[in-house]
Amino acid sequence: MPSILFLRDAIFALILLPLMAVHHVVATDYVVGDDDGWNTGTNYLTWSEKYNFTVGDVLVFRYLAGQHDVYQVTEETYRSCNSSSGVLRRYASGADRVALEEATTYWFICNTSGHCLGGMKFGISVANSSSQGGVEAQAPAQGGAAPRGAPAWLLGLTIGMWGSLCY
Ligand SMILES: *[C@@H]1O[C@H](CO)[C@@H](O)[C@H](O)[C@H]1NC(C)=O
Ligand SMILES: *[C@@H]1O[C@H](CO)[C@@H](O)[C@H](O)[C@H]1NC(C)=O
Ligand SMILES: *[C@@H]1O[C@H](CO)[C@@H](O)[C@H](O)[C@H]1NC(C)=O
Ligand SMILES: *[C@@H]1O[C@H](CO)[C@@H](O)[C@H](O)[C@H]1NC(C)=O
Ligand SMILES: [Cu+2]
Repeated sequence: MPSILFLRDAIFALILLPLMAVHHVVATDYVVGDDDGWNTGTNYLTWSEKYNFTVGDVLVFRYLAGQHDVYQVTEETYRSCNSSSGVLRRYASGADRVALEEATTYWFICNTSGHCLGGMKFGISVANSSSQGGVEAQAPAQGGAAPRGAPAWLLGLTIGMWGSLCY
């Protein structure tokens, strides 16, 4: 029944839009490498291009402590992989949380011998939270799955409300 389907989508949009706007100011944790974590054999350039990072977000590095580490470095050191200078911060716990506090470009390498040259390195630019305010305020795709990052309870709530309105 088209009219009911239309109603569903309209309700979906009405409920979701304000919540998406709220969601956007909430900090997000990003696990570096997603399920692969921080290791050799993952393309971190590809990973770094998957997301838009905003001030307040957190990078989580997961790896076996002792096998890898995390250095936040200057762009020059990122390019040369020579950590004799240009190291800003070091992490080595295996479950490091790096808060992205500034709207700037962050550069990371692994300092285990050979790993940076092998590709355990990436840079991300972090945007001011206000500068992206409008970007996500778009209607969700037709028939859409939950937008990336929308919490599961939100999807549940939305489906629950469709149910009570449509059936
Ligand atoms: C990141 O931002 C760009 C430019 O605003 C946009 O085209 C792209 O879809 C965004 N990517 C994600 C994953 O949100
Ligand atoms: C790294 O840089 C330092 C200081 O510039 C230099 O002495 C050293 O030879 C460099 N190491 C490598 C492996 O290039
Ligand atoms: C981000 O916002 C702060 C404060 O609102 C401002 O001082 C800074 O210049 C902005 N940075 C960028 C890169 O837009
Ligand atoms: C970082 O790596 C370099 C080159 O492998 C090594 O000489 C240096 O000791 C390492 N730094 C630390 C703190 O382990
Ligand atoms: Cu490593």
